[in-house]
Amino acid sequence: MATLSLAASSAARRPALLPPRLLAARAMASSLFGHVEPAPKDPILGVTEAFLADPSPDKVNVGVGAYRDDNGQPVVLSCVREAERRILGNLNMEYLPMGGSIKMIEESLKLAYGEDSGFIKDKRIAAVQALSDTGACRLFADFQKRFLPDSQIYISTPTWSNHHNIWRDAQVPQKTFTYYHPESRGLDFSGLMNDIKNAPDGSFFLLHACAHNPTGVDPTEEQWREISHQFKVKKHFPFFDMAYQGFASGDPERDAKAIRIFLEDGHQIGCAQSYAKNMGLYGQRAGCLSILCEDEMQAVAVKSQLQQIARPMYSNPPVHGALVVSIILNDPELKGLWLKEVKGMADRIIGMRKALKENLEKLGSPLSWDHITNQIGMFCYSGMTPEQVDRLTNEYHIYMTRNGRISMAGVTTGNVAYLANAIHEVTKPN
Ligand code: KET
Repeated sequence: MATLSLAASSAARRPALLPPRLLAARAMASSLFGHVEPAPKDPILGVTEAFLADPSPDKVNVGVGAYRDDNGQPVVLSCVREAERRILGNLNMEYLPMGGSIKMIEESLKLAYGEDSGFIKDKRIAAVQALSDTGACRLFADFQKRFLPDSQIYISTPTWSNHHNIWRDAQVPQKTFTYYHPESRGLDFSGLMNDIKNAPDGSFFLLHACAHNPTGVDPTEEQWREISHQFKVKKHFPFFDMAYQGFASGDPERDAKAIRIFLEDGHQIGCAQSYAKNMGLYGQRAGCLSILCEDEMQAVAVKSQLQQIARPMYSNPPVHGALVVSIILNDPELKGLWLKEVKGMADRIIGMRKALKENLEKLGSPLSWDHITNQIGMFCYSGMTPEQVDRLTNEYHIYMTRNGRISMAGVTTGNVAYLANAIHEVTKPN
C-alpha cells in the first residue's frame, strides 16, 4: 500500500506543449493570467478529442466508456424516448429543490438498496440527486473533508482516473490498495485483504460496486462476503461507486449484490449512482448520492449538509434527466422495457468479447486472450503496454487509453476483425 506517488501527481500537472507561436506570444505578455499553463489532457476524454480530430475513414474509438450500437452509433433507449414523449409539453421546468427530485431519489434508493429495504422505510438514508456519478463522488468527497477532516480515502490500484482528481480537488489525502494481479489478469485477493487489514481502523475505502473500471475484474460473491467481514472487523467505511449497475450481468438487481452483502452485515455505507451508462443518459448528468445513517435524525442532518455543499456549487441539479429516470422507474411497463434494454446492451458487449477473442485466436496469436471473456462490464483491461497502444493509434487509427483499456462498448461486428488484426500485429512476439 502506498500514498499516490509524487511522480504520478506531478506528471498529471505537467503542462501540455504549446506551439512556438503561442509560446512567443506568452513570453511577451505579462498579463494577469500569464502564469496559467495549459492543463494536461484528460487520459480518457482526451482520447475522444484525438479521435474526432483524425480524418481517417478506418478510425475506431474504444476509448471512452460510452455504449454504441452495432453500427457504432450512440443509442437512445426506447424507454427514454417514451419517457421524453410523456414529458414533452406536460411538465414545467421549475427549479428542483437543492437536493433534487424526491421521486428520482426514491427510485434510485430502491435500485441500490432493494425494493423492500428496511433502511428506506426507516428513513435512514440521506440522499440527494447528484450531477451523475462524478458529481455524487465529488459531493461525498467534499462532505468527507468537511466533517471528517483527518480522514483519508483508500483507492484501488488501478481505478477510474478521475477518482484521483475528485478526491485530490476535495483535498482528501489518498492512499492506494492492492486490487489487480497483472500476471493472472484477475483479482489480487490476498493483497487486497492484507491492505484492508493493514489500514488504520475506521478508514474510508472507495469500492467499485460492479464492473470494476478499468480492469473488468470483480470479486466473487464469496470474496465480497470476506471483504465485508473484514471491513466490519476494522470498522472501515465503504463508499461504493456504482456507475455500471446492470452492465456487469445484464441485471441491475444482481449487480447490486456487493452492496446488499454489506447492508446485510450491518455496515453504514455510501453510494454514488449513475444513469449515464445503464439508461444511456450520459449528457443529462442524472445520478444520486446516498449515505446510510444510524437513524432518521442523523439522515436528516446529513442530507441538509449535502444540500448545503451543493447550493454554492450549482444550487440545484438539472431537471430533465431526473424526470426521465423517475418516469421510467415508476412505471412497471417502462421499467420492464428498460430492464430488457439494459440486458440487450450488456449482451451485445459480451458477444463482442467473444468475437474479439475468437478473431485473435484465428489470427494465430500465441498469447492467451482468455481475460477478454473472463472480465466483465464495459472494459477489457488488455494488458497491452502504452507503447503498443501508441502503435495502435499511430499505425491503425485505433483510439484507446494508454493503460491498455479497451472499451468493449465501442467494438462492433464491423470493426472487430480490424481491431483484432491490429492488436495481433502490435502484440505478436518478433
Ligand atoms: N465512476 C466510474 C467508475 C466510471 O467509470 C465513470 C465513467 C464515472 C464514475 C462517471 O460517470 P458519470 O455518471 O458520467 O459521472 N467512466 C467513463 C467516462 C468518463 O471517464 O467520464 C470512462 O471511464 O470512460
